[in-house]
Amino acid sequence: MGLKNTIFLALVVSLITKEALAEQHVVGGSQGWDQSTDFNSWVSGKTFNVGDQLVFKYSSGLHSVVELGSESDYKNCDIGSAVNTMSSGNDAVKLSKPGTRYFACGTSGHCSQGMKVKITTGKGNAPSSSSTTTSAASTSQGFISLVLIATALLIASLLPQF
Ligand SMILES: [Cu+2]
Repeated sequence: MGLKNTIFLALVVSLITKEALAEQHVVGGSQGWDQSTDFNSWVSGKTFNVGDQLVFKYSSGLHSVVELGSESDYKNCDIGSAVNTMSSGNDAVKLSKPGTRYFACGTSGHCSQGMKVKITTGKGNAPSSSSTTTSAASTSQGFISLVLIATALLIASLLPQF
């Protein structure tokens, strides 16, 4: 009973912690999704992990968000070959797997003026590489120890059955 409770608690804590580590990135920061924003400097120094979310904030009607399928479409601002188009003005995109994704504005001329951004998502479970605060880092360390303890307890409880 005590063992089961411990494992259950550890699992719950690990789920909560994993959720807390997922970040929401407002694209372009306080300037948002706009022609005047320097997206290259916004992206540099940022870490995107699996589970994180991008949020594009802009005036609906002025801009839109077009996801492009390839590096060459991105370079050439080939909006016509869009994979996905959003235009609500508050569009969320979940980074569900590692890899590079390309976004541009669908308004004529905006992409070539630099209104585009390339997001490279890394593996989610690497807290040391994310730009979290010190308190978050120590939480992650506690989280890792809990997972190790839970795993050890789980293995110990399963062994007699084999
Ligand atoms: Cu635009």
